[in-house]
Amino acid sequence: MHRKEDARFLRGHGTYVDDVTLPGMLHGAVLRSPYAHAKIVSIDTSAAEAHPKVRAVITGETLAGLNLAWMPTLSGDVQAVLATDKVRFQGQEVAFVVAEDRYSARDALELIDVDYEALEPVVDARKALDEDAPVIRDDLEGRTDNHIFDWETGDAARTDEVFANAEVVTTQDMLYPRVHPAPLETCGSVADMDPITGKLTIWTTTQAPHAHRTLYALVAGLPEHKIRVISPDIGGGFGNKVGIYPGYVCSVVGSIVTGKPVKWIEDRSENLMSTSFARDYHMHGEIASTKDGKILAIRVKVLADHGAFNGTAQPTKYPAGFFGVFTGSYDIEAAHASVTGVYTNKAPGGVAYACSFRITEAVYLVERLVDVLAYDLDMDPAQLRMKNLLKPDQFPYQSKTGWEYDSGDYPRTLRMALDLAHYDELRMEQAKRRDAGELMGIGVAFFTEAVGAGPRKHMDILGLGMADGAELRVHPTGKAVLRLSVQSQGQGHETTFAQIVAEELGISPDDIDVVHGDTDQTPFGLGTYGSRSTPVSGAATAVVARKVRERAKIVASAMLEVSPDDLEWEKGRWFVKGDPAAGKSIQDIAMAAHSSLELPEGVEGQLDATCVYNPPNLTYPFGAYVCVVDVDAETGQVKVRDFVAVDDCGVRINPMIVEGQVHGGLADGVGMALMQVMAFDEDGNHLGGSFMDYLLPTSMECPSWRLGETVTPSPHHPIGAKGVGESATVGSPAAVVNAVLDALKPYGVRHADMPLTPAAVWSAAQGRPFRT
Ligand code: MCN
Ligand code: CUM
Repeated sequence: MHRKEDARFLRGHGTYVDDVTLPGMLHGAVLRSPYAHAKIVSIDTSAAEAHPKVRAVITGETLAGLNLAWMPTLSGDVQAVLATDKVRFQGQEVAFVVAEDRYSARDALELIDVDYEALEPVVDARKALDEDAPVIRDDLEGRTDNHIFDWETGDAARTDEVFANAEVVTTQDMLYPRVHPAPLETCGSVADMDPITGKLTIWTTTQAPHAHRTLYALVAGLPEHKIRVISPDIGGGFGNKVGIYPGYVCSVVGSIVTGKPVKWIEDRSENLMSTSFARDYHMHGEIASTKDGKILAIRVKVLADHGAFNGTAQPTKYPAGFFGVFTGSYDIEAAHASVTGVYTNKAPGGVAYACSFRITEAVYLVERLVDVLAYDLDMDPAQLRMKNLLKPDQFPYQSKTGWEYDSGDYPRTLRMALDLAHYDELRMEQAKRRDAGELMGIGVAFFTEAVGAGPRKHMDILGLGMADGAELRVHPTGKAVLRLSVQSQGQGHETTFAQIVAEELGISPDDIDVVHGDTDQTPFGLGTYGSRSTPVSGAATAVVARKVRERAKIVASAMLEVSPDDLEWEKGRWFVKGDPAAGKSIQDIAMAAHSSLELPEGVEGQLDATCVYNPPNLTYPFGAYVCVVDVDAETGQVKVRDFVAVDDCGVRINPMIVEGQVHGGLADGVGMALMQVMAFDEDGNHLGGSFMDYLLPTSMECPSWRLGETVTPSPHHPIGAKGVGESATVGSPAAVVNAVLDALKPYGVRHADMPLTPAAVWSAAQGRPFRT
């Protein structure tokens, strides 16, 4: 089925935040810090205030008077809305100007005079814990260092024991660099505080409207029913739109102060410099095995750069997200990881970008380690994986770090990917090319994700349990409206969620409207990230549709004057067992449910139902990827020649949309592996503030993806579906990097960090003799 939303998106009729225009609306602009670390000595706003079109200039001092200078982050830290004491990263918000138009607001920024006293910045996370490192968070009481947290998982003693007795131990340091989700639409908001009703409406780029509303209520002290958060069409989120940014809060304050609606839309540089980055994990990995390649244990130490405020979005109990799944898809005896988080003078964030809560980092780590082990053992990396993959009869599988993988048939999926890629032929071709001095590489990666957070007894964000609501109303004529707590940023929810209801009730998807992204119109829930919409809200949708079906059964029994026990369901109608002609369609039943038909005692009319779904477990999608590259030895340029991706996300609701999700994620992977990085100079200046420097992949860098699929339903999900929105971003970087390093094998290069730009590839090969 084609996407219902395409009718408006492809014709340019979407409504994004920047399309919202209200009578009398004013425009805001943010003044940002040019320093990575500096004391604010004074701020003079008088010239800006004198600008004829300026209506208000807000500083940290203004906000402090309202008790709004600091706001809570999603990780229980606090973050400056507008700096009061010092600035802690380049691009940090210092002042907010509200003017009659966007140009005047921007012009007035230049009239604000800020006197800074530069401080030494902490740029390299590896130096953040040095004795003499400047303390970034001196706002926090009793703070004498830049340490945020230590977290560990697995069994350290048992892991050490396995390592001590292992025949082979291989270690590798690797960096998963800082990258940015960079959605096409930047972040923004339009805040409208109605001075008469006292109701605040905020149109904003958010993946989690209900969670945002609750946070605004807690921060601003406004009652929740006086806040309406509307997330209209979103032009890509990729995790960038999970958190609350200072600009959103400033637009609200701007509206309160001026009594007018205030729009704030960031530009590209602001988006890249100040909003949620992703990754930035310095990882030390060790893998133990037997001489013939049976993997025994994995041991990991991570240093996590969280920037100046700990704004990472993840369930409370998991400061390193779901990195705990770093044992990957393999049957091993023991595992242990420790993660240390530190502050640096960089923008906060830390989870965004199709990561499934740090599973991207975990998968990259284990898939690189397996390849490094294959290199050391001189084994074929695909065979090494095949030898160690979990077997179908091991599911449900209890991992060594406490996760329960719900279902899987890994060997079948890897075999399919290898067959589709013609793996054996590729290896023969590679041997021939090597003899001719050419660099060709074949990279394999296998991943398991844990998505659909999550069971309420284990998971919450800022104390809010991770369940989601769904509400289904069936109108008298048999058309329906489904109301959801999750929000689509391009994933096609209006189509796929209508399809779930259609499948359960036999109503055409065209007759089912999906409403989301408006807290006044939808039930509470924690929103869209970590590919949780299908695992959680998709389940809620199936359950609520089944409730409607059960209500319809009772109405049908009254209509047909038989006992409900004598009725049987076939898609779209209830009929009398043994008499298929005697039946009632769901549309007839809907009309009857609203009519004067006499219903059994205690049965209400209408068919509407609601549900709150608390998932019993996460879902564990998985996949096998094969990437083929050609590398130009003289320039270091990498060309991705072929890419085969076999994904298993359980039952597919809309195969076309699933493939689209996979295509997008594969492009992300090529981008991260070969070109994307947020770099900083030694003063903490951000070097990737535009798309001239921060490179996104285009169709030119991407091959024509070749996809395959296997279907292993989730046993605990009502329709057997697992999430897929981030699978390819999680699984593909390792495949690309493994391919490039496989190409460089004749030079004896074992590892090189992303992004593998031509310069990086060329340097890695320099000075090393080529050996076939
Ligand atoms: N789907 C399906 N069958 C399945 C699983 C999913 O048909 N077995 C469909 C779903 O119904 C949905 C889509 O595939 O329409 C993605 O579903 P799901 O895996 O549940 O992920 P979410 O809807 O929760 O989307 C979030 C996920 C995340 S966290 C990021 S980041 C990301 C991603 O989706 N951001 C995206 N994909 C994106 N795609 C677009 N176009 N834009 C983004 O910002
Ligand atoms: Cu981690 S990016 Mo998505 O989960 O919104």
